[in-house]
This record gives sequence, C-alpha cells and structure tokens, in this order.
Amino acid sequence: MTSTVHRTCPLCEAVCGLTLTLDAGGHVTSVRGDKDDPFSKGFICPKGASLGRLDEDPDRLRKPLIREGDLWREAGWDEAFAAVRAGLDRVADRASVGVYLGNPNAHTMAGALYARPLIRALGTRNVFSASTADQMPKHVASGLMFGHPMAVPVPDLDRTDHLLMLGANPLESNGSLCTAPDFPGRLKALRRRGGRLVVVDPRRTRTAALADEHVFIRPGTDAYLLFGLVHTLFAEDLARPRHEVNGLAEVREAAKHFPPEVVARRTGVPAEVVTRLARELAAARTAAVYARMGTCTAEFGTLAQWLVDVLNVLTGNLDRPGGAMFAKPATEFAARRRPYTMGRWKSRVRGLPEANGELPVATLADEIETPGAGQIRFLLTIAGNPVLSAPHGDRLDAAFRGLDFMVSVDPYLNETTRHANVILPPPRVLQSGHYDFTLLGFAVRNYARYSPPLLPLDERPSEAQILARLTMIASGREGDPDAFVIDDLLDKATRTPGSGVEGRDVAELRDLLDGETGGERRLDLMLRLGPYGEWAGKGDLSLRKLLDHPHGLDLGPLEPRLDEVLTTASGLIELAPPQLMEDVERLLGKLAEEPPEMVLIGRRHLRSNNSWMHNVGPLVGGSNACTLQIHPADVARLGLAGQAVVRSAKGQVTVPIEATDTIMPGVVSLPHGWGHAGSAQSVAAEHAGVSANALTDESAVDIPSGNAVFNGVPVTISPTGVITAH
Ligand SMILES: Nc1nc2c(c(=O)[nH]1)N[C@H]1C(S)=C(S)[C@@H](COP(=O)(O)OP(=O)(O)OC[C@H]3O[C@@H](n4cnc5c(=O)[nH]c(N)nc54)[C@H](O)[C@@H]3O)O[C@H]1N2
Ligand SMILES: Nc1nc2c(c(=O)[nH]1)N[C@H]1C(S)=C(S)[C@@H](COP(=O)(O)OP(=O)(O)OC[C@H]3O[C@@H](n4cnc5c(=O)[nH]c(N)nc54)[C@H](O)[C@@H]3O)O[C@H]1N2
Ligand code: SF4
Ligand SMILES: [Mo]
Repeated sequence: MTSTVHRTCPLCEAVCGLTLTLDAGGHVTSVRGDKDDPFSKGFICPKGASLGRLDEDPDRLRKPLIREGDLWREAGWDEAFAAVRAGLDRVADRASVGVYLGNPNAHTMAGALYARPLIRALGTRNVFSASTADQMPKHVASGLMFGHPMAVPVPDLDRTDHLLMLGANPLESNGSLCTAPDFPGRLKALRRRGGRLVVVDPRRTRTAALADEHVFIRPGTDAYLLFGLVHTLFAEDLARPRHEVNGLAEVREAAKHFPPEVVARRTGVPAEVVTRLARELAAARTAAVYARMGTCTAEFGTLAQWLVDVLNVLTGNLDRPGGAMFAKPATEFAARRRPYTMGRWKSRVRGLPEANGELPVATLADEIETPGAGQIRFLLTIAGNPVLSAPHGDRLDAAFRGLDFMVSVDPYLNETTRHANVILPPPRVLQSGHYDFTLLGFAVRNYARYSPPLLPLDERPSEAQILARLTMIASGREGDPDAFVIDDLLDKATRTPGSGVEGRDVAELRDLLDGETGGERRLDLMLRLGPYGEWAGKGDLSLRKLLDHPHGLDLGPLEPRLDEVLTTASGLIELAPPQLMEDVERLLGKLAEEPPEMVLIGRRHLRSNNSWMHNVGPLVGGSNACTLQIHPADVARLGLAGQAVVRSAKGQVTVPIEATDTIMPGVVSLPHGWGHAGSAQSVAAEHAGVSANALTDESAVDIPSGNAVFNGVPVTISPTGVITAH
C-alpha cells in the first residue's frame, strides 16, 4: 500500500511544495513538485528530488553518539542527555559557554522556536551563527535604515520591469533573502513580459547567461559601483524619492567622491556602463536592485547592502509594486518594536560588535583559544559545520580539539561534530513538521503553508524535544518550555492595543490553541495573532485552516506597507545612518588601492548544499565537483596544467583546475563546503575535494557587521611541484 503526502522542501530558501509517495514501510518511493502549491506550482530541483535519499542515508545517525577518546559508541537518549548535563555541570562560569547555530536552523521549526530559549537558558553572550558568514550585512543595513533587522525589502519579481542583480546566482542557488520558488522561471517570465535583467558578477553564471546584460566586476568592489550609480542619479538630477527620508543631503555629499570614471578604475566596470546602469534604473517604469552573497561576504558588505536600498529609495521604487517591497508574513505579531541597536556588547578578544544578539563567527577561534575570563570551554553546535563553513576553518578544527566539552545536535558525524563529546541526532526529515517562520518574511508573494509530520516519531525525540530538553538542563527548570513562551506572548498580546485580544484572559486564550505539539500550538498562536489571523480580526487564519489547506495558502501579492514596517526612532527612513557614514571613510581610503594580482571568490552548484549534501550519491560527481575555475589566459600565464596550488595568507590547497572564460582574468573561484577527506560520510569521503575555507582569512571582516569576507581573498596560484616563496 502506498500513500501520497505533501510537504514543504526544507533544503533551501525557495520553500517548494513537494508531493511524495511512501510505501507501506514509510520509505519514499518518489518525490515530485506539488502542482497544487499556489506558490511553487510544481517546481522542484535535483536536491528536492533527492529528499528521500537524504532522509534514508545510511550514514545518518539514528542514535546519540558518545565519544570516549577516539572511539564512538551509540548511547541511549537518557544516557546522552545525562552526559550533556555532566559536561555542563563542570562549567564553573556560563560566560565560558559558546553556541554556534548553523544554516539549517533557518529551515527547521526547532531552530526557529527553540534555539533562542535554549540560548537564554544557557545564559551566555558567546552566540555565533552562520549569519555572520552570510547575510549579517543585510540585517545591519536594514536595522539602521528601517529600524528592524528583518525589514528586508525583496524585489517584486513577478511585476518588476527592471531587475539589477548583483552577486547572486539564483539559477544554481534558487535564491536567498528573496523567497521565490522557481526563481529561474520567474526571471524568464520577467524577460518574456519585456522586462530587463542585468547581472553583475565576476563570473558569467547561468543567471548571467539568461540576463539581457552581464557586467563583470572586480570582486569586493560592489559598494564602489553602487556609489557610482548613486552619484549619477544626483549628478543627472534623476533622484526621485517618494518618501520623506532623513539624510538625503549627506548621501548626496558622500556620493560626490564616487564619479563613474573613478569607480571604473576600482571596479573594472567601464564609466559609461556605470552611467548607463543608473540611467536605466531611473528610467524604468518600475525597477528593483537586489544583491546577495557575493556582495555580502565582502570587505564592504554592509555598505553594499545599504546602497542597494539607497538606490531603491532614490529611484522611488521602495515599497511600490514592481519595486522592492516588504513581505507580510502570517506569523508577524505587530507589537510596537524598539528601534534597532547594535554593538550593545563587544567580543572579548577582538572587540568586534554584537549584531542581532550574536558575535562574528570570524572570531570564534579567538574566543576558544585565548585564555582569560570568558574563554569558551564548552561549545554547543546546532546544525552547523563551521570547520568547513567558517573563515579559516582549519584553525577552528584545531580549536575545537582543545575544548573541555562539546555537544552537537546534528544528523551526521562530520568535520565539526567529530570533535563533540556527545552528538544528538534529530529524527528523519519526514518525522518533523515544517513551517518557514523566517523565510516567509522574505517572500515575493505572501503565502503560508504548514506541513505536519508525515511519519510518527519512534524512539527518537523530535529536534524540538531535543532542544527543549537541553533548555531544561541548562536552566535547571522543570516544566514545559513551550508553556513559558506561549504565556509570555499571550501576556504581551493581551496588553497590546489593537492585538485583537487586548484585555482578554491568558488562560482562556491558551486553552483555545490547537496543535499536537508545543511547536504546533506556538504556530497556531502566532497565526491567530498575525496580520491574517482570526484573533487579530483581519482574517481567519489559524493552524486549523492551514491543516485544511495542505498545499499552502496564497495570501496575495506584496502590498505597500512601509508605515507598518518602519520602526526607526525618527519614524523616517534613515538614509545616512552615522555608523555607515563612518564606514564610507574606510571605503574612500581604499578607493585608489591597486587590486591584488589574483583573488579568490566562491560559487554554488545546483546539486550541492553548503557542506552537507555531498553524501547523496546522485547529487555528487559530474559537474558538481570541487574545481578551481580560472581564466585560460591565467592558465597560460602561470603555466598550469591539471592541478594548481592555491596559497593565501592562511593556508594552501592543491586542486584540479577548470579553465573557463566565464570567469574574469585575475579571479579564481572555488566552491565551499568541500574537504571531506577521511570523513565518516562514506560517499562524501570519496568525493572529498578541498575546503575553500582553508584559504579564507578570519582576520578580515566587514567592519560594521563583523561578517566574514569570502570574496576577494588575495591568493597566489602556481603549478604543482613548483616551490614559490610566499
Ligand atoms: N568560503 C565560503 N564559505 C562559506 C560560504 C561561501 O559562499 N563561501 N557560504 C556561507 C553561508 S551562506 C552559509 S549559510 C554557511 C553555512 O554554514 P553552516 O551552517 O555552518 O554549514 P552547513 O554546511 O550548512 O552545515 C549544516 C549542518 O547542519 C546539519 N543538518 C542538516 N539538516 C539538519 C537538521 O534538520 N537538524 C540539525 N540539527 N542539523 C542538520 C548538517 O549535517 C551540517 O552539519 O557557510 C558559509 N561559508
Ligand atoms: N544549490 C545550492 N543552493 C543553495 C546553497 C548551496 O550551497 N547550493 N546554499 C544556500 C545558501 S546558505 C545561501 S546563503 C544561498 C546563496 O545564494 P546566492 O546569493 O545566489 O549565492 P551564490 O550562488 O553563492 O552566488 C553568489 C554569486 O556572487 C558572485 N560573486 C562573488 N564575489 C562577488 C563580488 O565581489 N561581487 C559580485 N557582484 N558578485 C560576486 C559569485 O560568482 C556567485 O555567482 O544559496 C542557498 N541555496
Ligand atoms: S529549489 Fe530549494 S526548496 Fe525547491 S526543491 Fe530545490 S532544494 Fe527544495
Ligand atoms: Mo547561507
């Protein structure tokens, strides 16, 4: 007997609906795109199609592992939690506890709902995540401009007439900070309706190949290019902001330093192209500027993210259909929020500022290695592989070895978790419910979908239960952590004017919540209190309604809502936040700098997912390989053949070269997440590759956000067997 079930794909930000067939034993026999999902409409990519293989990967851990010296043994859950408790009991000062949250926390309900309470219970400020190896510059820029780090405008993909895209390759990545299932199809539709797509990238990517125009740019220089566009808008009197803003004059003054001829020398983008890009943006009926990874993980990441929205504001495209708009997620509770602040505390060793309650992962090794009060001795990682994903990961590899105790919540024994004393594996993907709390806040259409668990739990706890149990260990408090959170939110809501439940009784409301688990009840509460919720009075959304719509609910196109989103102290868009104007000085200081002879950038492959899906046979091999892309002119100039040695200030790797004229001369590209030699993941070990983060430098950060710099890393390249001084 087979059954057909539906579920959101948890593997990337595109939130595609999947239709799965299960046999009587609960094994996945087929995975297709869910044609009835109103958002993804049947789209699926090779990763989603492999969800069944991933779910049943024989290398996935089914029981907790406890390490004794170099030996691992399977343990029961009670024993594993007791070992964690004993490890934590030995910690004299909670300031020496560290936490690292990896990327899949953005894709699990457990990560969204249980990680923060756990961190609070641990009582430490040593919190790190993949966000500072990724998108922290965007949060900081949004926080400073709009008052909230999650107020991230997204391009209105389905209606825009003109999209200027920098440092993103959604044909491989399926998009990021812009939730858009079938991103490729949406870009094709844009072109079909006569819209224009311009892609700025040091590589002619598949996305660039689809565009009307591709502009090569020297890595790490997007902030200069974007300032050149701002300069042109002012110089040619093309700036037409539709909102009252603070700081317009300051931005105009700052932009005077970046005329097209000057930024052309720094960026490699000809002056006439800079001018034309600005004119086209201003002339388009509607337009949006969108920039991602390639521009975030760079020396001036925050300035680039800020300038993207400066352009959206100046061209009058912010918050209007076809421009850059804010999603209205169904779980957003609109209690008045305080304006954004950052840098409320600093990291102990390097004095790097906190942002969004966390410290830069680029300084995690410093905090573990440097003695003194607050030195991290106990580390908890949840869904992260920083040994491969953080800058200079090799140093972390050594640092983790020196910890007193480490706990990892992860389905795999891998490059990071092998240092743990205890590994707690979450159950199968199909045993977990799914709701995209974070990603639906960046969606190009308002939409909601809940997928209940497709299979019951066996002896394994859910990931939510794992994190809840760790929270109880850390807090010493018995009782249901969900109940605390629910009562807390209800308490806030009943005291908030306009919440729909103002003045009502907390206990009575609590009893009305549906859901089989604490997580479901929390989702129900947020849905009811949200903008479409049955309690907020503007709709009838609840968990029940989502369960009645297993393919998801379309909540309509994006609508202007800046007034609801803005939480700056002034009540206006802050176009020239002081922290960023200060960083413009740093940008100016490097305006005349000569670029290094060779620089390294990253790339993503459609069938890869950061460091952790190289163990799924059908996804690895062929074009999904760890090669160094390099221009044929550089191959000839450097006398390379077969393999090359890449050296940076931090390390060296030997890697097969892939000569291609799709990359700029003077730039090489290595995908990240490889380097699985000796891995316990058997398939990955056969396709080991090398780690790009053996080369990246943790001492280089984007100053305002502390974000890691992965693009524009100075390197030297030489043939194998040749010894060069470095
Ligand atoms: N050089 C370079 N480095 C980069 C990047 C780059 O472009 N270039 N990209 C950066 C970016 S954008 C990111 S987001 C980071 C990612 O950095 P990380 O999040 O540290 O790394 P991942 O490779 O995503 O590792 C995810 C981990 O979660 C585990 N996992 C998978 N599913 C689950 C689950 O459901 N529950 C739990 N508990 N664990 C799970 C996997 O086994 C794996 O160990 O890497 C960054 N590093
Ligand atoms: N298949 C697949 N999909 C994924 C992932 C994956 O690993 N594999 N990872 C997921 C994650 S965690 C994230 S954050 C997203 C990221 O999704 P995207 O933001 O689309 O990131 P990338 O695909 O890495 O594309 C970044 C592009 O920036 C270019 N670039 C590098 N340096 C510069 C620069 O200095 N300036 C400019 N303008 N461009 C530059 C690179 O050549 C590359 O084409 O993808 C997600 N989706
Ligand atoms: S695009 Fe992303 S969400 Fe969609 S099927 Fe592929 S991995 Fe899953
Ligand atoms: Mo990411």
